[in-house]
Parts: sequence; C-alpha cells; structure tokens
Amino acid sequence: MPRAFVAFGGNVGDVGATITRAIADFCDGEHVALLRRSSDYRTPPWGVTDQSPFVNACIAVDTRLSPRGLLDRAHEVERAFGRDRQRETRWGPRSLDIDILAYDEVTLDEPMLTLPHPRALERAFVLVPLIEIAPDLVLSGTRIRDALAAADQTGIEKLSSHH
Ligand code: A4P
Ligand code: MG
Repeated sequence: MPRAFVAFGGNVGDVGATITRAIADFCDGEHVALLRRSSDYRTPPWGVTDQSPFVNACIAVDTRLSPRGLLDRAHEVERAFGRDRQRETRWGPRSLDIDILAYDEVTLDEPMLTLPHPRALERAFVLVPLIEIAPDLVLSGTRIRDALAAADQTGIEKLSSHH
C-alpha cells in the first residue's frame, strides 16, 4: 500500500485536542491506516509572525486513496473541525491545517496538489515532528535531517508524547 506523510497544525482553539480528534477522523483504518504519530510541538508562527503560536504534529499512514483522494479527505476533515477557507488569509490563523507532505515517490506540480510539499524542507515546524517519526526520510532529494540542520528551530517546544 502507498505510504504518505501528513502534517497537522493550527493556532485557534484547543489545537492539541483538535489534532488528536482530526487524526482519528482522518485515519479511519480502512482507507487510511495510521502507522506513526509524532508528539505535538508548540511552534512560533511562520510567515505571518504577528499571530498566536501554532501546535504542529505529523503522521505516517498507509493509504488506499490516490494522492488527490487523500487531499480531498484532508479538506473534509479541515471543514469538519471548523476551518473556513473563505474567511482566512494566507498563512494566517486557522483552527486546523492539513498538508500532504509526501506520497510514496510521487512528484506532482499542480496548484491543487504539489508533491512533495514545496515548503516542507524550509519549515522547522514540519521537520521537527517529521524527524521524530521518519528520521531517514528523503524529500525532493534532500535528507530531512540535513534540511533540519539548516532550518531555524528557535522556540520549538515538545508538548506531549503520543507513543
Ligand atoms: N496544495 C497544494 N499542494 C498541497 C499539499 N501537498 N498539501 C493546495 C496540502 N495542500 C496542498 O492551502 C492552499 C492550497 O494548497 C490548497 O487549496 C491545496 O489544494 P492552504 O492550506 O489553504 O494554504 P495556506 O495554509 O494559506 O498556505 P500554505 O503555503 O499551504 O501554508 P501553510 O503551511 O499551510 O500555512 N506557522 C507554524 N509555526 N505552524 C504552522 O502550521 N501554518 C501556516 C499555514 C502558517 N504559519 C505556520 C503554520
Ligand atoms: Mg496548508
């Protein structure tokens, strides 16, 4: 079965609880099976820095869905947890954001779905939880541990362990 890595984040409401419930919804055990879940991390806001800190986490899954099917499922779960894309600004506050980081060795370059996620390697808030569950992962030809060594990890704090 194809293997995918998926990132969860948010900074509105009780994000830790939202992420836990969203992961349970996303991974129904039939179309999407949870393999590993990182700890939650509190992370300084990236992009638009004048907003509350985020909570971020990553999971590894096996899935029977296509890449596009997995993205549709991510959007459904975002909606179920109160995300309203019409009322948001880019990189601004949101209750739940789900990004598909990678899907097997698939590369796609469409506005709707770019794989691997084009900004994952620059973002410590993605790399820190991802390293915890996939230390040897290579994205777009770069080992994520090398990417993390070059990224700014200032202020990232582990919140809880889910092992
Ligand atoms: N899209 C294309 N490729 C993908 C993919 N691989 N995974 C499309 C998910 N979506 C993908 O997404 C915009 C469009 O990207 C979607 O319609 C989808 O079809 P979005 O999530 O609405 O866009 P955005 O969130 O405003 O921008 P972007 O660049 O995706 O950034 P983020 O990372 O999602 O920004 N700081 C911290 N510390 N932690 C965070 O989690 N998140 C953001 C949100 C900003 N700052 C943050 C964090
Ligand atoms: Mg996003």
